[in-house]
Amino acid sequence: MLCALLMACSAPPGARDAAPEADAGCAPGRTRCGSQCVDLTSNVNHCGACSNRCPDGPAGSPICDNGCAFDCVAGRFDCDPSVPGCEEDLVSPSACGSCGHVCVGDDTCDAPDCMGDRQVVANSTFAVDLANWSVANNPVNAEDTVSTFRWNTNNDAENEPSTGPCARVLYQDVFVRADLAGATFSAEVRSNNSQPLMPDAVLTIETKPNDGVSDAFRIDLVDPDEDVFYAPILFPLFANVNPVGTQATPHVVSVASPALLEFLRSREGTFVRVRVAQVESNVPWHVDVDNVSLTLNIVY
Ligand SMILES: [Ca+2]
Ligand SMILES: [Ca+2]
Repeated sequence: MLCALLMACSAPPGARDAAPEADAGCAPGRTRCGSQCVDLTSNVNHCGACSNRCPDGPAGSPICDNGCAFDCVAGRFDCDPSVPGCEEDLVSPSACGSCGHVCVGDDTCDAPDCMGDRQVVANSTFAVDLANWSVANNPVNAEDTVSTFRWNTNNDAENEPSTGPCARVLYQDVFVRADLAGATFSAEVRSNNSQPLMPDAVLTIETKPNDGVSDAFRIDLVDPDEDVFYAPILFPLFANVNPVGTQATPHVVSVASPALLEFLRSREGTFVRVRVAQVESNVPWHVDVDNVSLTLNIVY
């Protein structure tokens, strides 16, 4: 008897979990919009509120899925609700591979990756000065202990005329980022040496390094934490033996080998030093360099 009374007084099973009271005459979860009972979470004509029709847009059909959205045709995607329809194909720089993956600047989309080139050498053309570059003369074994590289009015970097054997460098430290897909080094060189140079005998930048008479012009990648003259050559980029180039027609250096990429990848996240060096030990000769470029192809 008591048990029957309790059952009669208690609420029906599940009543506390039921949806909020539905509109008059509509099933739970439905809302009355005019003469219809609709589900505001899924009805494209009454999405979120009565008579809120989801707008049409290109490349898809409007749907209501807890708010207006689009059922896009194959290959099209609705990345931006403020742009009508399915505006992206995910192979464009504006959305490369996924919504929100935007390629920077002039970078291209090779979905799902953005790709681009970054020239990491600053003031590579020596347009007005040697800004961003450092110059130094190694006095060891040198008779001319002051001559360095300088900017000239041809907008190149050249060796200052020397008064005796000397060793000099022009260098810049560049950061190697961690998303490399390729790398190219290039430069223009003019070297008017009347005698053959001996770059293989000049692995450190001082005059008479082997107690001999060795001249050299060479461009290398070295460790910026090492002494700029004596740093071991980590990656040789250029060294000539015979004269090369003229003012009108410079010798063009271009290095884009897998070995260069492999080397740079071994230095990812650190700096490397681009070092241009001349050892002038005997007969004076002139060398200049222009358009020194290290370009990293990046993928992200
Ligand atoms: Ca859209
Ligand atoms: Ca120049």
